[in-house]
Amino acid sequence: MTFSDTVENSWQGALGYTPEDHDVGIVHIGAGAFHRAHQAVYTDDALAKSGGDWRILGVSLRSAETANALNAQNGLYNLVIRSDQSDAPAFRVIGAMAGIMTAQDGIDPIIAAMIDPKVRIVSLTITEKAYGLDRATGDLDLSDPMISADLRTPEVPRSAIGLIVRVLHLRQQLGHGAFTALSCDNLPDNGRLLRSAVLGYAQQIDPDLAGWIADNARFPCTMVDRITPACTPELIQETQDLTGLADSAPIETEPFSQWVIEDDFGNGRPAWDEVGVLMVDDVAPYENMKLRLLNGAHSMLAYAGFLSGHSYVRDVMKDPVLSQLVARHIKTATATLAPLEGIDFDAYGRALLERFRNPNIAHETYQIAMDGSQKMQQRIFEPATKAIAQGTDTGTFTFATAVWIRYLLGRYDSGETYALRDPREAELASLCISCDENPEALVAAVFALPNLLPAELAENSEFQKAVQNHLKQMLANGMQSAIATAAGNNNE
Ligand code: CS2
Repeated sequence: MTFSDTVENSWQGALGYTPEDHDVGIVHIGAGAFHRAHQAVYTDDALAKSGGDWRILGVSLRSAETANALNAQNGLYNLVIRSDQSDAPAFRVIGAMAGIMTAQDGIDPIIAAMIDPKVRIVSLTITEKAYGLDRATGDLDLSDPMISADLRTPEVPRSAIGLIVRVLHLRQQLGHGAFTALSCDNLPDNGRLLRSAVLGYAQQIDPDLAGWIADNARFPCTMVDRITPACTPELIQETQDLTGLADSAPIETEPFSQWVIEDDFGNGRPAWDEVGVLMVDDVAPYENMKLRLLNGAHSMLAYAGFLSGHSYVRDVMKDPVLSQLVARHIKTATATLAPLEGIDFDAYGRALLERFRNPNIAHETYQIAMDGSQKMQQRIFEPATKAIAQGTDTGTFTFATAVWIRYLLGRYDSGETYALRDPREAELASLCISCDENPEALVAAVFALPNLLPAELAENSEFQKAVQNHLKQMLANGMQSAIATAAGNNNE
């Protein structure tokens, strides 16, 4: 029996609503694991509770793998929730997704679907690098290879930014109105950055179009949170064994989930506020909390853990010295936040440690280590700059910066190598070679790279020196010894 037959025959009731009764109102670009464990679940809840034509049509600009699996199941899939309280996961079928279109089948059908006026929201999880931004200025980087290629053939976009602008251009010409573009990526002020990228790109095509978008489209900021490992063959097998469903696109995640959104939608939205989404006027304080505490600690522990031979976050947390460093990181990063009414940062930090420890979630350190050149700014460099300005401890930030630079060498202490998996990989790797692994030279060269550190941090010689000292230790005595020293050195 196929997955969708089974669901249609006996599981439909478990959904609490009939998916086909609801038309598509959202197109989501980047319909990967995280989207399906987060925004699709809130939308599923909102459809069940309050109805509306808000099903989601996914768009995948890269791989067709999830699309093929999901489309064969009428968009239905299992959400597998793993708590730290029980080894037995909970299963739930999600009906919010109408299917996924892929660029491999041609961009025109995707554009045709997106110009339909019934599409009122275009949401995105495309990862930090796909915004094509110069992070120092927040403006579109016209030299970004994806962006410059799309600007040469704007009718056949390959990037998310190019696609959005192409669709908005056609909607303007057809009188179909604009939509709300909802960034769900881990970037501070993600809505404003998306707006800046879209307007910067549109400006290159037609200044009138840029003006029309600025007047008509909305770009609310969001904070999204749910720890979601990538799908594995083991998960597919386990889902089949425990549910009897041949589901080739299940997704596993933790029980915790949070979504904070600036309530600025031009043409309606699902009743997300009725299913646990926090609608606020200003997302920035929530986003800073999440990026600096959760994601900052994640990056630090991912590099330190990966280089110490730990494959999963839960194993890093079992290492007493590393888990002490994680707790210190969260505490130090908390000191960089302005108070936020209704939020107890200490309780949030304690809950984070529990989430990282969840023994039933196999979240790879290598997955988190990916794309560091796009993540370090908001996770480490920004709170470090803040800590320096207010005169609080920076020890964990210098250590996190050093351990990321250590990771850039592409080899463990043993000499065994790994791929960096970073969009700036070639540039970073050649820097490591030209510095011949000299820690002082390498740190100085990384600090001098464009579009990476904020100028005030790059020019701070004390910060640089501390990073150099950590890296020197790591290279001279190995990771284990450098980690032990860092853990004993709270006020460095
Ligand atoms: C992680 C995030 O991969 C990463 O860089 O830090 O994906 C993290 O798991 C999510 O932001 C949790 O909400």
